[in-house]
Amino acid sequence: MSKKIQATPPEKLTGIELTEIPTSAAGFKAITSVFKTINNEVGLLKGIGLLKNLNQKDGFDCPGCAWPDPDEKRAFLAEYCENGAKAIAEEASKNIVSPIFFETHSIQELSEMSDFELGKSGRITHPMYLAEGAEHYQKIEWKDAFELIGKELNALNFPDEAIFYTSGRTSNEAAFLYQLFVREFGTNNLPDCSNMCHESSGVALSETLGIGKGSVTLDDFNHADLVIVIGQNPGTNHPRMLTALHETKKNGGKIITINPLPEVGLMRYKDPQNPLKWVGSGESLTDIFLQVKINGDVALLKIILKLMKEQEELHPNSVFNYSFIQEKTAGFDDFLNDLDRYSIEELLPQTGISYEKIKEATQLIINNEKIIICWAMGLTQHKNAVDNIRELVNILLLKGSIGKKGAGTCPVRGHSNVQGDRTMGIWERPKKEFLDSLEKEFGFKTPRNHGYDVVDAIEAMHQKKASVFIGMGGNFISATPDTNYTATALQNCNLTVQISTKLNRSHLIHGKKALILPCLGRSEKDIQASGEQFVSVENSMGIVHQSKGHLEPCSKSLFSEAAIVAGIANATLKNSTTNWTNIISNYDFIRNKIEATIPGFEDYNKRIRQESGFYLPNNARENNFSTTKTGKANFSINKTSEIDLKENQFLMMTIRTHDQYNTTIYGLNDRYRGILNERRVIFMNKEDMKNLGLQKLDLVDLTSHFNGEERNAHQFLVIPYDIPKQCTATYYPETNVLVPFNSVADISNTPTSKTIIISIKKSIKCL
Ligand SMILES: Nc1nc2c(c(=O)[nH]1)N[C@H]1C(S)=C(S)[C@@H](COP(=O)(O)OP(=O)(O)OC[C@H]3O[C@@H](n4cnc5c(=O)[nH]c(N)nc54)[C@H](O)[C@@H]3O)O[C@H]1N2
Ligand SMILES: Nc1nc2c(c(=O)[nH]1)N[C@H]1C(S)=C(S)[C@@H](COP(=O)(O)OP(=O)(O)OC[C@H]3O[C@@H](n4cnc5c(=O)[nH]c(N)nc54)[C@H](O)[C@@H]3O)O[C@H]1N2
Ligand SMILES: [Mo]
Repeated sequence: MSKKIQATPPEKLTGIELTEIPTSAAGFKAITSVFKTINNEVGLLKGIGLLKNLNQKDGFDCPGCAWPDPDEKRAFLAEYCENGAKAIAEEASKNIVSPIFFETHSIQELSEMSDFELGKSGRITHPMYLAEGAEHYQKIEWKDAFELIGKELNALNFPDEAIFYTSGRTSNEAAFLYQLFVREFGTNNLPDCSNMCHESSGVALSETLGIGKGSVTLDDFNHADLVIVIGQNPGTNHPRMLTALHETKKNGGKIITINPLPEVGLMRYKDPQNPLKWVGSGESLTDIFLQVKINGDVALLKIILKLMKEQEELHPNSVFNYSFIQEKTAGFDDFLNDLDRYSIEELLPQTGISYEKIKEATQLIINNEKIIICWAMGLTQHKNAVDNIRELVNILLLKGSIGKKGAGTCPVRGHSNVQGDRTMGIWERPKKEFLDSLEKEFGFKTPRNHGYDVVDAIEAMHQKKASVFIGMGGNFISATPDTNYTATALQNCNLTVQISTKLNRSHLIHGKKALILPCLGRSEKDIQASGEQFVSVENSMGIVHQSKGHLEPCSKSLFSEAAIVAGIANATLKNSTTNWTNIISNYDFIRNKIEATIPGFEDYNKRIRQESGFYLPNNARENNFSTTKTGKANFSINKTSEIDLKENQFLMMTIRTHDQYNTTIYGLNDRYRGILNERRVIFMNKEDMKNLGLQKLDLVDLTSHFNGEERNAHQFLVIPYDIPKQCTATYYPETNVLVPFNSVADISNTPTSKTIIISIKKSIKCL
């Protein structure tokens, strides 16, 4: 009997080293880190060529994050950041995972590798097939792979028995084709990484402002009086955003940061592209830091709102923007009345912050007119995540701080084209108008019932209601919650297919049969029948622009994502209304179809050839809220956290290190938090450690508690850290095994990856 394949990363320690926490982010260290990574992974010459093209107007879009590029000036040495450079180095890796690699390593052996080791194995070069009961993947021809998929899909009783996942790197062109194929096949089962990411933002913003996207542009940061950064760590995850924050400061604006951790990147900053600024201690960014307890945000925001109301009552017309409120909003009176149900005394302990500090921050909000609020996963992955975001909107509405220069909402997106994929129809709950438009243009009947999102897809596979899984990018097993439960779900499938660039754990946790279909990366040339192609993407601020790779592909056997979709469609759909071979021969043909079905893409093929691309329409930016149910911007009534911790229980948030891209582990360091060469750590408050009798670097096991169920993860080193009491932090994906699949946010169904109730015990195993 073979050993059980491990779905979770191995519980092995790698040899921790602790260092001083740096006092500022970016600067020289970031530059040296770029060149070190590029040199190790790609080779210096090819690497510098790559950096030159990154985020330039005729180059390729950085796969690192969705932060926009400046419309006009683009910096010398390219618009890149340390972590963007790591992302492309990872893709342009010298190492390859060839058929021989799979011959040498069985699935069992590969599953014993860490995620870091798996990723570092390199780029996958050929389509690979794992036959039922086999222990090794073997090479398969593209044609045979497509036929196998077609056969399995057509053997299902209902199209809804197949699941089509998407990660957020897929280009507009490939995403449009993918959803088109899936809907012609007959299902809306299009879960995506967004379900685990900014779904809560999309839900809250659509309801309150009539658009699920943010309203600000990059230029707004030059004009803002105040930027609030809440639940986000841009120093690591969106480093180019620090430049925008720096601009706000230079123009006299202020910054409030709300986070359980004093993240270095938000505190002080050295411009990595200005060597004169590399010496010294850098420039300060945050003016007021509110060190909130995990999930204490609604309580904190309610205190701020109550203080605003109090000031307004004392000095009428000094705080609220009544003309905006009267003309543009609905629900103001109910919202104000609801605030009276809470007392500051009752709210304060939930925040962990002093009343004085909150008053100081409120005064900044009161005194300023143009406010931008930025947020990310620190707000979206809680039970009351939608409430978190709606409460932010309440602040902006009171101040009339939306739909004008220097003000508005800024949900900072993760994957570089996650927003574009949604625009292209990658969504399990498509709008009627979208489906009507597809039907009109393509002449097939679209499925009308909603499909599975990520959590529903896991359950459906677990209950054997779905048996084919296709992943367009991403790493489903490691990105999703409840690793062991999800592993069983995937293993229940007849066929799992992963369209990937690099090896990851989702290739090892598979259905009865499995396929790996290797695709071109962003930085590589894409040649189709009519010649070289480019693709397009949409960034976090709704700008659609080109992306064109210049490198020779790492293998001649790679297909583009669009060509893979066409191959699957040709092998699956009989009498399709689309000529799939023709449509991928020239991506202009795909863009023509996008233009014909999706609003905002008029003259797509012409405008995408403009240097900086084009902005999509955005009603909130234009101060028009007619797209909400009331036809106005809606105030909302929101819940504070309902979590009740028992004695010796803690809240755990799962966060990213400075050396990872989601489940891709670039390295084992978290430089900005003083951790080198280890990922199995738990950050704890010193007093909590004392109460549990724990010392620095003690080895502990973690148990999560949910609805009477327990889940376990072993071998974590305790790190005393500046974090509020009863709050802890660990790295994702190592602790995903502790996140219950059915612990989700209300309405958005996003896993609550930032609020896991855990207990901590000294490990019985020794170091
Ligand atoms: N280099 C790099 N870049 C990335 C990624 C990556 O992995 N690596 N991932 C990309 C993706 S897909 C995404 S979605 C983004 C993620 O970007 P972030 O959201 O910045 O990523 P996280 O590490 O999850 O950090 C969450 C932050 O929220 C704080 N936080 C946690 N809980 C709470 C809370 O209850 N309240 C408040 N106020 N704060 C809280 C944490 O302390 C942390 O600073 O980054 C994108 N960019
Ligand atoms: N506990 C916990 N869980 C989380 C989160 C958290 O904060 N805590 N964050 C959630 C969030 S915000 C997100 S977005 C998800 C991320 O979930 P995913 O998007 O599913 O995961 P990634 O790690 O980004 O996917 C990496 C894989 O994508 C493939 N890949 C890379 N580039 C390309 C490409 O160009 N094309 C194709 N086809 N494949 C490519 C590579 O094979 C690589 O191994 O994870 C979520 N899970
Ligand atoms: Mo994300």
